[in-house]
Amino acid sequence: MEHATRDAAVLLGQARRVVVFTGAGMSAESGVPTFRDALTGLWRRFDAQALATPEAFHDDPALVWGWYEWRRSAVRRARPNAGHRAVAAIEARIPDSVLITQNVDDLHERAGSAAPVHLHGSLFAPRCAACARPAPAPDGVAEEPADGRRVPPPRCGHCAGLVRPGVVWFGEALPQEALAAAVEAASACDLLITVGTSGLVYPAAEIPHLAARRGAAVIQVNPDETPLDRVADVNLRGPAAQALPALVEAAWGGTDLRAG
Ligand code: BJW
Ligand code: ZN
Repeated sequence: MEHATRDAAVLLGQARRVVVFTGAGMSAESGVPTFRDALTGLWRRFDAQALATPEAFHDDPALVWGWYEWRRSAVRRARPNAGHRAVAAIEARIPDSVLITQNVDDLHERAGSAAPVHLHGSLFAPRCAACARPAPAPDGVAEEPADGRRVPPPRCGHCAGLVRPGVVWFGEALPQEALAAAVEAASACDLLITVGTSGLVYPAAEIPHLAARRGAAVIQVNPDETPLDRVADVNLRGPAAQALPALVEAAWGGTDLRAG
């Protein structure tokens, strides 16, 4: 076993209050591209950072809705990976744990995590852009639109405003309750495990720094270097679907999280 995994397992074995903080790399091995790798195929010539804005939706609602429909379809076809299951196993083992995710997919829930704190909203909770009332998520897999991209968004049943994805775009405030829950959990934990995030997008990226400032140990799981390297006590340089099950097994033995 690698030294880093052993060191991390000691921290996890001693921890009483754990925060797991996840980003797009968590779902990469489920076949969901990371935010910065998201634009493949038909979407290659677009810029994710420009599409994930209120301005882009205002200028071309069908383009932005089409992008999210395409991603929602991909997530529906995806399955949780062994990393998601390892996170659920940590929660089952340590009742005082809180899962904070930046991801807009539902793979943590489908792996058995009861109540992830979604800092950036969800692909499955559209709402009216005008009156903010929740709108039904279109069911089924979106038909491939004629030009491969544009899908006009539905209209709100109350005010006929445009329905928008229930996610947090650049320049928008994070959901107050979720941010407050995340800040509280990060302030009170004794261990934070950050998984698969570039640590570039604020205020979410502040969460591991906050935990470290309050005295928590920090473990990072990421195949690449990130700005969070310097707050991490242990860096597990590997993909989440391998490093997390290995960590859980090293801490407590037993469970085979790889199958399923
Ligand atoms: C693996 C792996 C494997 C790969 N295993 N790992 C302070 C400083 C500078 C700027 C700002 C600041 N404060 C605010 C800002 C502005 C802005 C911001 O942060 N900009 C930066 C880009 C500079 N922030 C905002 O605008 C936020 N709002 C705000 O501040 O509002 C202020 C306000 C207050 C009051 C009223 C009004 C306004 C909002 C940010 C919202 C972010 N939303 C998005 C889109 C969501 C919907 C969608 O998905 O389309 O959230 S952006 C995108 O980034 C998405 C992600 O959740 C988020 C984080 O990305 P993540 O998860 O880290 O993914 P990647 O792709 O970046 O990285 C993947 C990582 O995985 C990599 O490290 C890989 O190595 C790794 N990996 N395979 C493990 N197998
Ligand atoms: Zn409305």
